[in-house]
Amino acid sequence: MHIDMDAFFAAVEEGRNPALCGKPVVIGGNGNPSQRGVVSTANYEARKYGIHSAIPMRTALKLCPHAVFLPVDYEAYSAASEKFKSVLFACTPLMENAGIDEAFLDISELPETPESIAANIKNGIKEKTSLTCSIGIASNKLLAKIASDMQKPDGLTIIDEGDIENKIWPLPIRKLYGIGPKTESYLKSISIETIGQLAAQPLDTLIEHFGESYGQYLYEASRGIDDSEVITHWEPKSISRETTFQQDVKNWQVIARTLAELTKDVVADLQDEGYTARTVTIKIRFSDFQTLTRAKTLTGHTASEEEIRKAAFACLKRVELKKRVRLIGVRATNLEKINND
Ligand code: TTP
Ligand code: MG
Repeated sequence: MHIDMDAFFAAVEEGRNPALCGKPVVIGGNGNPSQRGVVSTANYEARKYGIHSAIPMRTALKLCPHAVFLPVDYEAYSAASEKFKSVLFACTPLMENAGIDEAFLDISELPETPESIAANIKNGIKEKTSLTCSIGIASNKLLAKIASDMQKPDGLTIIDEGDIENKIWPLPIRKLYGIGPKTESYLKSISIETIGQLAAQPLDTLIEHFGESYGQYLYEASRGIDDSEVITHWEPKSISRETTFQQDVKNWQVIARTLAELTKDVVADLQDEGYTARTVTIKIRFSDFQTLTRAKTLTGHTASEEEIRKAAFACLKRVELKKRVRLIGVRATNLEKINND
């Protein structure tokens, strides 16, 4: 889940000065639009005049002379940021702080439905800060962040694996995380305007244009593939192994044997580094790059190879192996340091 606050700085200003509501409000620099400085943000009323982040304050003044211009008050925005993040953290500690007004949550193991988690979060934030947010939910961070931006303000957008073609591919390339203005204009110069047009390019072509690593990134990202983890600051550690097969594999025995080997390596690392784990996650990527994960949380912490292997195989059982497998991985998280003294 990705949560992004709506018109954040402007909403905080409106919250403490209700007389601003309904008026166009622009926040930037020292608040004087006839001096140098850029717009930090504008409320939705001001955006109707074409005002947005990063344009000069003077331009904003020309676009909407009757707007209310205010200076940036980081202290107030940081205080509001802490408040809304405490609502998220109470929902799950698996939270990644992604900026002053946004965060990712790993909700994959919570018992409630995504819709009810989202509703609780929206209510909680409303209660604590009187502010609204937009929420995106998907199988990974890349798609969740795109989703949270799709129905602003006060939106909730859920992207399923089957939605990539109809909801993601029509979007302009700029919406893809990792594509900045330079890549955007280069892609446009070779007639690639949408994420779908990018996804239609063969891997070799993208590597030719952008090099091995960025080319591979664009190839996967345009297909909605993203394996990046939610990085929490209180539990930085996970131990994992994965392998890409030389040739895509259909044979269950080969897949199972590889999973057992990877698990053995993960357990060896756990034991070497003095950790026990409680959650085991496996990752499977099929030949068409569809990627899925399955996780199992045990009743207690363990570094036993047998218990961790059993958990990994319980996860494997929950995967329908109809297609050839390209990659398999296993990860131990929810780690605890063994106290040796
Ligand atoms: P955003 O989430 O990008 O924008 P927003 O919250 O104002 O509006 P939206 O409803 O579209 O999410 O950024 C969060 C805050 O970060 C924003 O309120 C002000 C600040 N900011 C800047 O100071 N400069 C910038 O260029 C941007 C993009 C944001
Ligand atoms: Mg925002």
